Amino acid sequence: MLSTTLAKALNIQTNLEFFSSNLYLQMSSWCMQKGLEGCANFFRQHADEERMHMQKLFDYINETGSYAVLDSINPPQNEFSSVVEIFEITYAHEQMITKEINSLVSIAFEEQDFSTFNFLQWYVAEQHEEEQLFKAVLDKVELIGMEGNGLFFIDQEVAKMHNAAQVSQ
Ligand code: OFO
Repeated sequence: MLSTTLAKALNIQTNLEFFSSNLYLQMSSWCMQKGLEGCANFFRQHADEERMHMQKLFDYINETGSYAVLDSINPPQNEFSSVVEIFEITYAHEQMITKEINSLVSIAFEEQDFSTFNFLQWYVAEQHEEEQLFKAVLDKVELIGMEGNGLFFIDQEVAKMHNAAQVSQ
């Protein structure tokens, strides 16, 4: 059974994963509106991944005999000035999630709850991958820039990254 502190913290993280999923789904919608199909698919896939992160936490909480409790989810931002801004937001968002995961890990460690500590290692590794991926996309997007056909090439590059991620799954 989880401590009350840890159960509460894991429930908050579950909610945050829901929020991440909705944020990426919203971004996918924005990209679709702008005719950026590659970016739209990329975010759609990430929305699904975040939902899987949420589900994993939800199941873990219940498996320990604690109670997974859903809460209201803040609406995600839905207006963006450009695709560059979108990728800046995603990178900053993932960095914030990493901090939250790290703080969960340190609570589990302090409480000597090594089962939860072990469970959270999956998220630690996942955050490393996600930060790396979003940083790589952001670097590419900034490098290509918005001049001329920039938007077209950005969309193509992101589509390639999306396809590569699909293959490696
Ligand atoms: Fe994008 O990360 Fe979930 O945990």
